Amino acid sequence: MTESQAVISAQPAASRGDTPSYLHERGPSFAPKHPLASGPVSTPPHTVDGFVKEFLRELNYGQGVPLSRSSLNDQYLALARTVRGYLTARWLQTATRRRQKPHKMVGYLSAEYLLGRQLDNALLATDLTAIADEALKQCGIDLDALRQAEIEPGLGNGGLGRLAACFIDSLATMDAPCVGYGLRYEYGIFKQTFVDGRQVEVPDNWLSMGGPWEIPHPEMEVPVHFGGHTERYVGEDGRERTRWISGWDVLGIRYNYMVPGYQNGVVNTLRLWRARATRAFDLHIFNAGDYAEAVRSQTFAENISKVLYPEDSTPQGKELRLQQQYFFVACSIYDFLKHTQPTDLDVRDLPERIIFQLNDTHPVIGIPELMRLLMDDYDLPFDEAWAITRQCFAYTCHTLLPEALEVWSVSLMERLLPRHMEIIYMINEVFLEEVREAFPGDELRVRRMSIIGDHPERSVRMAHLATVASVKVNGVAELHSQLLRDKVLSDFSEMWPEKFTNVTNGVTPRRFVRQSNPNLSKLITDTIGVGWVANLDRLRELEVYAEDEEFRAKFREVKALNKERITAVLKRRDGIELPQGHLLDVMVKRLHEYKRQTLKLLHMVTLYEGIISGEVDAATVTPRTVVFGAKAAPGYRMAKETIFLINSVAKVINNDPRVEGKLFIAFPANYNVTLAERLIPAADLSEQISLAGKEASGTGNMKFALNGALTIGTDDGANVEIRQLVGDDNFFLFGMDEPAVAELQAKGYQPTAYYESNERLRRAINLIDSGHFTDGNREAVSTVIGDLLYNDRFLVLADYQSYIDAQAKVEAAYADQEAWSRSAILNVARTGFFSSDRSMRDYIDRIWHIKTGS
Ligand code: 26W
Repeated sequence: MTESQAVISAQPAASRGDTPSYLHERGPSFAPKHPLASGPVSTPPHTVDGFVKEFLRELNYGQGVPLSRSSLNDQYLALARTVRGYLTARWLQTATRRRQKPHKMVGYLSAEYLLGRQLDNALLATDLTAIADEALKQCGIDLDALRQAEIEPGLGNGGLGRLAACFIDSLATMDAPCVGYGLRYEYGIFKQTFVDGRQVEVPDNWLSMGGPWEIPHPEMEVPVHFGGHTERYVGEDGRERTRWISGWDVLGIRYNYMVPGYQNGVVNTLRLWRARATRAFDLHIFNAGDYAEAVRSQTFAENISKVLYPEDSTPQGKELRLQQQYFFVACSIYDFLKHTQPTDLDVRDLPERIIFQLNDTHPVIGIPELMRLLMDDYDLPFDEAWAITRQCFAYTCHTLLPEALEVWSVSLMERLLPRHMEIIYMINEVFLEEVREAFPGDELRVRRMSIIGDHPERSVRMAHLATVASVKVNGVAELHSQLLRDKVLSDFSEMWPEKFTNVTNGVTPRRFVRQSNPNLSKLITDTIGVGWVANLDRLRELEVYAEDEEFRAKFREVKALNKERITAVLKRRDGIELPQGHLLDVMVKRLHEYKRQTLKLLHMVTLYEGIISGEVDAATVTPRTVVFGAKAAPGYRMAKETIFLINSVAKVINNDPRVEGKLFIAFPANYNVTLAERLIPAADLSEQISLAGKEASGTGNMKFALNGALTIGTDDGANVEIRQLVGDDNFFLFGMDEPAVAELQAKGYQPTAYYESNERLRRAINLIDSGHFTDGNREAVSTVIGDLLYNDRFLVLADYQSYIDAQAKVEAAYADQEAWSRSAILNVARTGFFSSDRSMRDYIDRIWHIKTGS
């Protein structure tokens, strides 16, 4: 080995001010004297008595209270810590085993993890539910009450964040070496409240009652640099090098969370970073005598991990957001290189050690960051660093909306991350040379593909950077991946066809069936055994029972019980009185125009208008309750107006005696993972009605099907695959497909034409427009109505009639309960494919090439 090769310098670079204190941790491992002191402690006994002891110990010594004087929160924290204790030994064992035989691992880089409540999941993973229940009973405590005391960590916006949580669950269950890296936001996704029907956001202070699931390591600080400038200098070997003199620094503090596999003794790690001010920084100002300024600068640094951006799909080029992205990725790569790897690591072997999976473009700044470390800290020349880097990343795209593709202005990049900007230019230069070689004379193509765009301002196209640097690029459902190849990234797929692949999303059956639907789980287990929880393909064995009358009756009983459960939840949580015996029709997802909540609303208004106008005999209408759940991004005007409209329509319909017992709309505020877990198992009908070609995949659609709801949906995202699997007879398809949409848009779409030619549609819109639902105030609905009639970007009016017809088919089908149950059972039996275990298997086989269970 030559000197310039791959040896971590003790003092990595001239650019670094402070030596990370945790480097000492890797010094000679010490030889403990006590026999118990070596190796992980053993798991506490899996008995009721053992559990009681551990629980009381946590309560007394951890919380410092006797049982008799403990609060609900004391009890919850003690229980959480007790269960965490059962996970810890397994966690240490997993880590030790992996250290002894190091293999290539996955670094899953995601700005969001929408975890949901932890307690039940941990109890299930350790098979402690029954023991904990009994142990708490003996202490006079109700486990269910403690479950409800947990505030869910909402560190994500929606689909993308929840997917990351499902994936790390599956990887632990498959014993795959993976660390999830992300941000420990102090405030997660806002809490939604309604004031006079309008959304009002309340901060989500999820840690206010304590964070029993996290293990902070304040001593392990990772330095992260921002701003400043770069300089050239000549190294001892005579080669020119670059150093980055940063303008300001922050420290990354590590918070570990355990990710338990399902009853397999494996516990993986989720590592989230919190920002803290450097001591040097505030000491300097402090000594200068300005105490207030010192504290302010501290706040400035700590702002980085303060709050999750609540925008889902419309990025605003906010500086703090770029700071967040760079912060967590820099911490994660540094942590991987300098903490999980041996000190004598040869960085040329990196591709055999790690694959960083980029969860959308949010962590893409990690690409120039790895380049920077390899070039400036490890002294590799550009070509060598680039060859290594290009093998260490893979990119998942989660969208098709052009406005959701992130770009960062060059001027912001130059100011915040000057060295990275230089490296991006270098990457772009060699990349565009490759393009010119592959397509000589095609300068238009070169411009289209460039990582740097010129309009409306010079900016870095993060999706291009990700695609260029990644081993593989994948979409999240068949249709989505095809559209990525053919439209969004077509130039790239022409150049590198083998780079593009699909991995259809999945959901964890542990949380979204076993935990959330205990009634169905019991029926399944009684029928085909327990194996399905970790092998969801086995649900196929239920198919024959669709023909079994007794089974169908039991299946309906399960649905009825789940409806009772959600009725109780909505009453307690929201004061909503759900009518009984209705078809339960559910649309839950972020509020976005492309998802078309307005279409669902137009359907309800149509049903209502039909009855009150006397056109339709109320006696012939299937009693139906629609449940909406949706948060709007705080700055998304149309989405917020739509929320107001839904609430307005709900208020009038729910109080109109003419439709009593027939139509009802429930819109519980603050839809989140916890509510999803209660709501989805109770649903009869799943609404997946996005405009074809817009929803990348959807994952809610999978959860509903697996819990025995039938889908009414467009040919979009994973709906396509759901329909293929369950069969046309067990799916209500409607609307234009993607080519039809493209054609209509090319032709020039005129929403008013549909309004004028369709009487029911016109009457529904007119009723809203008349102010009927807003106390005569027409102004209050004008934004939504005006948009529908004169803009309608997502072709709501064009798909209206097809949707109404499909809903009529739903009513007819629901009238035959035996046939409906048969279809619902087939939905459960045929959608095992949508387990996130299968998604992970696909990533492992097609992209990561890592070993499991070693
Ligand atoms: C503010 C910037 C921004 C841009 C895009 C924030 C978040 C995004 C995400 C890509 C949006 C998102 O969550 N996409 C969803 O990802 C799910 C998991 O793959 C898919 O199932 C959904 O269809 C897709 O909308």
